[in-house]
Amino acid sequence: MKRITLTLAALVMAATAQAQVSVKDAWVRATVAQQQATGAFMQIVSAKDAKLVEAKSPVAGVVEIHEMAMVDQVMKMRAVPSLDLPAGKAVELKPGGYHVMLLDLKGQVKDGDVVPLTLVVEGRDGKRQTLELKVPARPLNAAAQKDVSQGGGHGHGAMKH
Ligand SMILES: [Cu+2]
Repeated sequence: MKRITLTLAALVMAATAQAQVSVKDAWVRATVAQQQATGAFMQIVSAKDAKLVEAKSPVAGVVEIHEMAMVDQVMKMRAVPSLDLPAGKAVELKPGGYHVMLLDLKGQVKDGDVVPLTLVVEGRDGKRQTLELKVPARPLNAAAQKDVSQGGGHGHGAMKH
């Protein structure tokens, strides 16, 4: 799926000692009032083998790394302890796939808001690198909406934790 990123694209380069990790096209799905949870999506490339081990955001009480999988023909999501970032390979977090799950939202995330998001990436040597992102919020686009509706009972907003 090709996406036009326009000005909403967030390009963040982090180049510290160990793993060199870059994040692009990051966005958070805007929410409606009272919605408890949403997802953050992006493309992550690590120069060296590494894994995403933690995410944090001041807008959410709990942040988890989630994957989506078909279980009995129903798309379900579940928390995973980490997400592998193979060296030089772009790992895409997108609706219907891996995502950073923002739970226990402290307020509505409106279209155009900028959401601070911290990612913690661990290299093979166990050294950790922290990336501080500023991620724009926008509504789910039409193409992604289709992915979610295929999920039947799945919905971020309905998820309890
Ligand atoms: Cu999720």
